[in-house]
Amino acid sequence: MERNLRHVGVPSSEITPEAVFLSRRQFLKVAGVVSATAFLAACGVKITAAGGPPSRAPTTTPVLTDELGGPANSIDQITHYNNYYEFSTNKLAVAPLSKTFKTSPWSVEIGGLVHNPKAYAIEDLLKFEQKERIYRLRCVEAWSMVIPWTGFELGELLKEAEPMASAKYVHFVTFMDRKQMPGEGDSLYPWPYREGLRLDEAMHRLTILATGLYGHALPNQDGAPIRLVVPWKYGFKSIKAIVKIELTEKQPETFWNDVAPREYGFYANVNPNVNTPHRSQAYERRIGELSRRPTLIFNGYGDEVAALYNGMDLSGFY
Ligand SMILES: Nc1nc2c(c(=O)[nH]1)N[C@H]1C(S)=C(S)[C@@H](COP(=O)(O)O)O[C@H]1N2
Ligand SMILES: [Mo]
Repeated sequence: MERNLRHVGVPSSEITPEAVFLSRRQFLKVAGVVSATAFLAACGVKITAAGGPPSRAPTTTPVLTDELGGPANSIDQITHYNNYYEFSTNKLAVAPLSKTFKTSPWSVEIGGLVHNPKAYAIEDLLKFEQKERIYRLRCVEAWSMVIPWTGFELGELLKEAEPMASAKYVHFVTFMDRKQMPGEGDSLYPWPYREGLRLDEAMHRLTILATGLYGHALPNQDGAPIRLVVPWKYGFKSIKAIVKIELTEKQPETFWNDVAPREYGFYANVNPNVNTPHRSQAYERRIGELSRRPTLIFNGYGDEVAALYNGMDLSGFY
């Protein structure tokens, strides 16, 4: 059991002795001050991206890694290389453009085929048990990061909403405000950003709604105040700044599938054996590393999620 938990990247709080976890919390605090890049460098982790010089931080604290041993990306990397078309198609411009985005007050409406529809204030969503999950994020553009999220299992929220027997899918919608999100004025795209999961995928324990990273509240550029994270699927499924969650009977339309259906399938499970029309998906570049690494089927989470797709032909879609 223990081994399984470790394998799926379950929060460090569940697999490390309290004392070590407390020192990790300490690390998170320190990291927030000296920047995680500097801290990881001080811990002997080689970081090739720009970052401050190694600091005088203590070297005894454990380095955050995913369950495969990959070190977490620095907070600088995670917050300055972002896909968020509502702000910009330029990954480097998202951080400055999203700086003043207003995330309070915020509420998320849950409706559709549920017995308990409800509008949740973000404060109420933060009352669900918040856990740490260190997950790989693999973008369909063939780059990846390791991100230490905090968040809660989407399944917990769905259980409270009580899906009706007819509910088969979950549809997610991003906030819409052209004044704050200049990209939403670009008529090339079918705003608002929408995504979807099959209900069993949404109920899977690896699927979380993230509310923070590196122990901080979620930065605006990463989808504040609340975004989806589905670690075995390409990054575009992990929709940011969610305002609406709707249970449906039919497979919902999604933003990228709408833009280019041949390129972005609904399932979008990470699969090194199925290339997208314009790109091989066999390898990826971890941000901060120079050489490419092989991409893993289901992004390395196959033991946990492959059973969701029993009987489905995984060669035709990705
Ligand atoms: N609303 C919204 N959600 C989004 C996107 C977006 O443009 N708008 N981009 C997606 C893509 S393509 C990726 S790879 C991830 C990137 O998350 P990150 O910037 O936090 O690393 O967010 C996803 N969620
Ligand atoms: Mo992406």
